[in-house]
Amino acid sequence: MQNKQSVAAFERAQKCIPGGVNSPVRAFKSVGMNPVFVKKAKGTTITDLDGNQYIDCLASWGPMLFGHAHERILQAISDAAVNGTSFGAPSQYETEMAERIVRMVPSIEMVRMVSSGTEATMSAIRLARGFTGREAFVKFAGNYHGHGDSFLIKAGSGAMTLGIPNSPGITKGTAKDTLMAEYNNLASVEALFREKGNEIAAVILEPVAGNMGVVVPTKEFLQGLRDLTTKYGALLIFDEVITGFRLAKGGAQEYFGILPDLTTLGKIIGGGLPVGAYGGRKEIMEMMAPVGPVYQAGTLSGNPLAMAAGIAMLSMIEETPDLYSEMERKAAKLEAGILENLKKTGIKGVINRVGSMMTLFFTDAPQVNNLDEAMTADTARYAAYFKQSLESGIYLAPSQFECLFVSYAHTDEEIDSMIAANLLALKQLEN
Ligand code: HOZ
Repeated sequence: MQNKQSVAAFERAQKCIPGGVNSPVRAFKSVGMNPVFVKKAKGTTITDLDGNQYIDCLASWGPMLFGHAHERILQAISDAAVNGTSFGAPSQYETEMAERIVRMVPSIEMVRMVSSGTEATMSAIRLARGFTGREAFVKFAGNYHGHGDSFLIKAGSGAMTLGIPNSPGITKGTAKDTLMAEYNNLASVEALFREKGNEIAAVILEPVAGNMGVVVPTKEFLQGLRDLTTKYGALLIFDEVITGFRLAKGGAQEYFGILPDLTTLGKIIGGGLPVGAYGGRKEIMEMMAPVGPVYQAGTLSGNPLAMAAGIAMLSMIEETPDLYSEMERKAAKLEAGILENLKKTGIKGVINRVGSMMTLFFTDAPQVNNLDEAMTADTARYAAYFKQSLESGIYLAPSQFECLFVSYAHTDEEIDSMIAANLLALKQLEN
């Protein structure tokens, strides 16, 4: 694989951008490689500066359900752009987006648009505190809710990948209000409520964890959190930035049939443009200014280009009846192929999958249900696997603790190529 241009681009970037990247995992540090600089992406193909092509399994960390540069989304963006790129004043795009979200996501009666998932989770926690008059909240080890101060405690994603789950710069005062529990362990949450039940404003979680690799919740765990939060008058917040519109039209809450009080969204609702949102029951959402006293604002919130792209994306989702069944079929085929390859090569691994999101953990552990079990994965082995996959033209997440995303746009031939590349990479690990 020729990578001269990417190497030069990375050298140039490192002189003026910390680490050469605007989001840490992209630097490929944990896989010990030079990052690939993207020239363009179309459908499921990424082309780098050196002209190498890859089948994309990253999907821009989730949003590209229909592949890159989809005609409908491009058209929507260009149609909107001729009428102005930002108003800082209301437009009907925002209402149309909100109406669609309310129609599609079961627990959302009202929604507020922001510009990233991080903003959505920060605002949702502030709202939960304002609504309940309490300050603490419960977060799960290995879950990642963006880079808001109070979330960077035992955080997943890049923080975990780079071994800095507790970032310097977070004050003790902030950290003390974040109560940590173990994913899939209801008893760990019950203990916190027994001790501090009337101080807890909310429990926030990824209803399928994607930022410590995919970790699937048990239905009892989700139901237990619903019952516990209701009993103690705390809010249940589902961070559906990854799962929203990916697992089902109505996200993980529809998939599992458990409704949170508040939901945070991002990625897919922007059709690949920078967007986040938080929504929930009307009585809670009406605590937000200008109706209520909880403040949150943003010049680019509800930006017309982002709304237009997101509306096109949501229309496509509603107009594609076999979207979720096809993604499930293709992802199940990929999972079965990888399991078969593990058997053939004798390499030890656990695959966690829900719908179109999955992670192959290189671990001897029998299962991965929480952060401690995820941490048993051999990250050096993942790095070697990642490198070989890239050589074979498969672009995976550059970290063991992220997801592989199957999209509707992947063809069966591409799934076959992924399975073949997986076998080759596993064989290299044997040697
Ligand atoms: N936090 C993202 C992964 N879960 C990474 C975003 C990026 O690097 O673009």
